[in-house]
Amino acid sequence: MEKTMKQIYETIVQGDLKGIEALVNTALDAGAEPSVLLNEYMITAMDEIGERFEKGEIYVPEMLLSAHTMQAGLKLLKPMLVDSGVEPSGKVVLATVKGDLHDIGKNLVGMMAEGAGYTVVDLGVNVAPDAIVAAIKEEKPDVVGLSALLTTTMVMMKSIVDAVSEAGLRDQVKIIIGGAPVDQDYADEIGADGFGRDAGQAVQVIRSFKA
Ligand code: B1M
Repeated sequence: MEKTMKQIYETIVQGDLKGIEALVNTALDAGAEPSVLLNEYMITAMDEIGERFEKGEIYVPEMLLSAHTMQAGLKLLKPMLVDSGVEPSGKVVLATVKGDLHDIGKNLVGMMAEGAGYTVVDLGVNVAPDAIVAAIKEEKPDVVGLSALLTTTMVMMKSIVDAVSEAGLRDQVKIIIGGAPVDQDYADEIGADGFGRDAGQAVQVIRSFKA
């Protein structure tokens, strides 16, 4: 099974979309723990891709192929990450902020939140502050979750928090942020209610809002 999981890592790094499904199914059939496969092999493969990109060894098209391969693998893991059988415990609106197209981390947060019994409304990527405000009015969520992967787009999180305040809605929702360039200090600085280092922690923080 270790061999198959290493092959999954390599398949994502190589962006071999055709190969991923059979390998993930083989690993799951052999009893692989979905969270181990996800955290120790699939996400680390994306980190490797990021490092290669940074060194100039690969370019955006390769990065995109790896992302598609990762997403195809995640689709197969989703039922296992989501199937908790718990009753709906609240509503979460999720978005990747304006200017940013990275959505794999956000999608994971969505899957984990669904698994914890939340109804998830995913607004997608490149979402502007006024669209978040409109979604709060329409969906009346308990929590808004924002994701950003770029140092150039993390500032959009502050614009969103400010827009929600200006719309007079700030006391109606909790706002959690996440993504590689942000941390708890940044959440405090922009007036967000919480920060999640990874999808699992994000759900713990979302749960803690109720307490
Ligand atoms: Co981009 N990219 N990318 N990219 N990309 C990064 C982020 C980068 C770090 C790569 C690098 O240089 N090492 C770098 C950012 C540098 C910086 O700003 N500091 C970068 C760059 C520069 C760019 C472009 C500018 C490249 C260019 O065009 N020259 C461009 C920007 C496009 C745009 O957004 N406007 C770009 C484009 C792309 C692709 C489209 C090709 C593709 C994304 C496809 C997609 O998402 N559908 C892509 C990819 C794949 C990456 C890397 C390789 C992988 C990202 C990923 O999916 N990781 C990335 C390098 C890296 O991250 N190591 C990189 C796996 C995922 C599970 O992790 O999203 O971090 P992550 O989510 C984590 C946590 O952050 C957290 O939970 C998840 C784990 O459980 N989390 C949350 C995320 N959101 C959360 C929300 C929460 C809580 C936790 O609460 C709501």
